[in-house]
Amino acid sequence: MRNCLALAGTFVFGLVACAPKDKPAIATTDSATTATATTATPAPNVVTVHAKDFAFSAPPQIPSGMTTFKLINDGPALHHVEIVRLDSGKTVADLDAELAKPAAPPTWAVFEGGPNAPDPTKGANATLDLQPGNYAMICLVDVPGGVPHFAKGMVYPFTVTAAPAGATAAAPTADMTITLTEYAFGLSAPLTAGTHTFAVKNSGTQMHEVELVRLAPGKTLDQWMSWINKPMGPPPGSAIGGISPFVGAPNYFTADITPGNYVLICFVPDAKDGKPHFMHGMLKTLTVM
Ligand SMILES: [Cu+2]
Repeated sequence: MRNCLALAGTFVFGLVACAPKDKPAIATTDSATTATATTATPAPNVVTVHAKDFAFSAPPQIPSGMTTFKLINDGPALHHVEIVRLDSGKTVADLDAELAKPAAPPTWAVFEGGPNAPDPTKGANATLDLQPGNYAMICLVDVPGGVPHFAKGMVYPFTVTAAPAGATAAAPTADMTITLTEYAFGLSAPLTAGTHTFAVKNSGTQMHEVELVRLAPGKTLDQWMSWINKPMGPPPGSAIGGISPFVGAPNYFTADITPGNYVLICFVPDAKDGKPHFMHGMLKTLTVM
């Protein structure tokens, strides 16, 4: 589903940030928080990201710590957010140059995850721990048309600044764990209907992702994959979200699961042969009663 092509350019947009109801808002700059002196652990900072064809709108500065990215896909294509940490003083220009090469990313570009793709007009979320530094959010999705969206401008630089002391939020409490390995998804319990918070852990040696797809009744994954490449007629499935490709620390996401047939899928190209991991068996079908 992915390959690497020359980059078209980099665009910068304004900021949108919000916080959940009843939780103290944390500013996207280094101003003090509104939290009062209590012993309660603060909730993760919430950062809203809008994606459209082909640009991100997000805050240029985010405080460090546990952060929930809420992606709104304004469409019309599928989009996700891949959070890339740029180490060793590297910049988005350096990342652009590397993304144009058909090779694995360099070690200074650390893929940390982020919300995977929801359907157009829908949302997805991911919570991860951000260290101070330089970052980019990029979109690796290449449907329809086969050109990855980062090559069409979906590269957005942002900075993570050190959060004020005492502002550290704990990781979300997950009721399920999804473990990623070569080449499988392990679930800590059978998937059931309801709202779940998933901890997603990569125990493999390669980068992996989880994209959660809900199939329409009687439809197959093949039909959905054909449709996202060439959308015609009613969709044979819905992209729910999940976690974009990552290595290292876990990501968390929350999703509402309704009865039906689901597929967990990893599109990451294999380090050895370049084939997407689902072709190595990294897909799992589930029926939720
Ligand atoms: Cu994988």
